[in-house]
Amino acid sequence: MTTWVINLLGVVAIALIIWWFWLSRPKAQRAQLDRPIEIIVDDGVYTPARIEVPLGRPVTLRFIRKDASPCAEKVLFDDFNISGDLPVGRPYDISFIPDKPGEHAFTCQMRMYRGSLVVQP
Ligand SMILES: [Cu+2]
Repeated sequence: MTTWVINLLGVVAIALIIWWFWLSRPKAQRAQLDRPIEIIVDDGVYTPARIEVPLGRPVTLRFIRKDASPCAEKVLFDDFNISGDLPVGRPYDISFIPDKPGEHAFTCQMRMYRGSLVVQP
């Protein structure tokens, strides 16, 4: 009986982990083009973690890092060859023109912080 309960708890924990890392779809924040999009970096998550921007228009993403742990210090946009070193407690802007439609991940260097930039044609 006890083994059965422990097994069940294990399965639930695994399901939660899968949901958290792969299945959860945070609400998208739509870009206001004339001002920076603020992204808070804290507690292992980017807030917002899903950002929609139009294709081919300049955007500025303003990262505000509150998490002092080294895990949070870099942000990488692999698909755009962009990276940034985020200072703690001071806004850091990344400006660029998203020129590839689709969904592009942005992460910390260890890929624990995960966000998604949705570029809409
Ligand atoms: Cu990290």
